Amino acid sequence: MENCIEQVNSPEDLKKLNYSELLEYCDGLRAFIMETVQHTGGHLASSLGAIELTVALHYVFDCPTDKILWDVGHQAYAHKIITGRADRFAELRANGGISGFPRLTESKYDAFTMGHSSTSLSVGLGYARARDCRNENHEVVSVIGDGAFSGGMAFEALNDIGAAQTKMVIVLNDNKMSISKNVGAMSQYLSKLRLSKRYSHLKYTVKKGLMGIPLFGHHIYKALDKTKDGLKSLMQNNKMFEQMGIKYFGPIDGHNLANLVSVFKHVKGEKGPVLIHIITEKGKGDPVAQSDPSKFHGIQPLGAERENTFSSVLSRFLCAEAEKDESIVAITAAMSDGTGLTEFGRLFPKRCYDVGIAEQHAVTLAAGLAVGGLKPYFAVYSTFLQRGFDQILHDVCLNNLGVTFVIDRAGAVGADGVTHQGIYDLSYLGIIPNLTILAPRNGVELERMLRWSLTYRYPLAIRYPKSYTQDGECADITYGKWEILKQSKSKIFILAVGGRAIDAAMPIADVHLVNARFIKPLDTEYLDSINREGNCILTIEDNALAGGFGQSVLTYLHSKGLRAQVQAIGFPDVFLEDYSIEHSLESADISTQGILKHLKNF
Ligand SMILES: Cc1ncc(C[n+]2csc(CCOP(=O)(O)OP(=O)(O)O)c2C)c(N)n1
Repeated sequence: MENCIEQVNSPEDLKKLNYSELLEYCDGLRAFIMETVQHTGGHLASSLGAIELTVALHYVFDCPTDKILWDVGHQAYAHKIITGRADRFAELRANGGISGFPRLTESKYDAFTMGHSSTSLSVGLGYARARDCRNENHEVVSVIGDGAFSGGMAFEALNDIGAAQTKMVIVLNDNKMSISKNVGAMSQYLSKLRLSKRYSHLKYTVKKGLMGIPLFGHHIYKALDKTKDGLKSLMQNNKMFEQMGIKYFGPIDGHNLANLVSVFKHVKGEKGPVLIHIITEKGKGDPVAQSDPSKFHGIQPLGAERENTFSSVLSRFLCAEAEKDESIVAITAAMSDGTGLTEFGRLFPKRCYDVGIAEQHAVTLAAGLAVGGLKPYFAVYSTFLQRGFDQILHDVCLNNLGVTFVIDRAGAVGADGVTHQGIYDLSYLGIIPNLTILAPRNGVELERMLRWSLTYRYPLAIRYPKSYTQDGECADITYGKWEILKQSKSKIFILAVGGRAIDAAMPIADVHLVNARFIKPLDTEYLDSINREGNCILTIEDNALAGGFGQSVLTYLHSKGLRAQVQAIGFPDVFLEDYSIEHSLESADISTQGILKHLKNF
């Protein structure tokens, strides 16, 4: 198996394999990915489901001249291995290693940097239009999952693609799953297509095309002709896509290499946009992952420690309170497991809305629910809420509505890397009027904040990382007031946001340590009291310095006439290319050593 992985270091190597060697190679890829990912952690189930698809694409298309765009990019492990990164695969998602997603800067075969969902069709159309303008002739293939297909950007791009009528291939990889079971009317429509088997006059064209594929043609023809559905099932006139001007092929067994190669070969001759609907199984080849694909969507490395997660606090709180208060409703954008809404959804299915990968819609839906008299909680990862900025500003905050954003995975996120860092929320939320922003330091404090949110009727954001170290007592929440954790006779005041900053500052003796739990509004009374000659103020946050907490403290103090000395610790103005939370925090001086270093500068 190792040998067969070593044999292929580029798509050219792959093209030299015959049919049975390719099948063997698919098995080898599967075993190699399973073996490696249990040590590195990563997106196992999605990548296992896309093995034949990836092999067929690289067999038929000519990368890097042809462009393959992997939506989200979490399914692209086989692509990485085929395109010369097998020897670095053990360093997946590790510093000095390779990214878990395609990166423009990592390989000439990665046609775009991916990570956030539903971008592949827009980028693909961009590539296609650029090709046309430059009189070039390469192919563009966008591979998108049925989950990512639920995202608004995908719909917007389809609208444009249908009108543009330029040549591009969309492969819709339908496994009925997003991270959890896929939702929505489009997903239901795809299910109907899966069941329908209509015949198309295109049969003959394909059949003829197949026989011309070297090393392969005979097998494909046999494979297709053997089954009753055979070629007939490969294509049909599909109303919705066809009427949008996009030729539809499918549904096709996405684990049947012969079928895939034949259809990809065929569509290379098409002049306009085509959509190939393939059916795959998430986790294919690993019985454990196959039986619970949600759990194996993304896995931790073997031996990873169990953590105290904020999401479990949210889950317990919402489930208990919703029992008493019927106005409480919750929203997730396809992330119910990660954000802690699964149990709530099970107990209150009519009050839990999984909207698909549609953060923008989720925010404005929350606005509608609030104006309609309910109390919505939108649980979302910091990085994905970036999608909903305008909706937060224009729909929730301008109308001053009682929506609570519970923002998970804030701060440095580690292994998912640069595309998923949650270090911008304090900056992009901090500029929005009417929005109150809180950060808890542990589970007890999150529970207090959530309890407080029940009485608060205006826009509210509570941001936290995945986990916290330990619980302890905390003071009650009073609007706009910070919590004093340590007092001393010294003139040093450390204002720390969230558990990570507080944990780093806690061991430092002889300082004032403040839990700056309200990031917006600031505790201006406290700031006024410490803004004196000779005092030194150090702010710490696991957020970008630009537009963050430290900057708003400084802006406030300047407006009052700055007398104290101020320094700020946070992430500098560069993208955070780091796969370890600990290392990210250390490199930004969000550590005891880092704080001591800054204190020496006063
Ligand atoms: C904007 C955005 N929201 C949420 C996510 C988290 N996410 C990553 S993969 C995924 C599900 C994708 O499902 P699908 O496209 O069907 O691919 P599959 O894993 O099933 O192959 C989600 C919700 C994301 N990457 N981007």
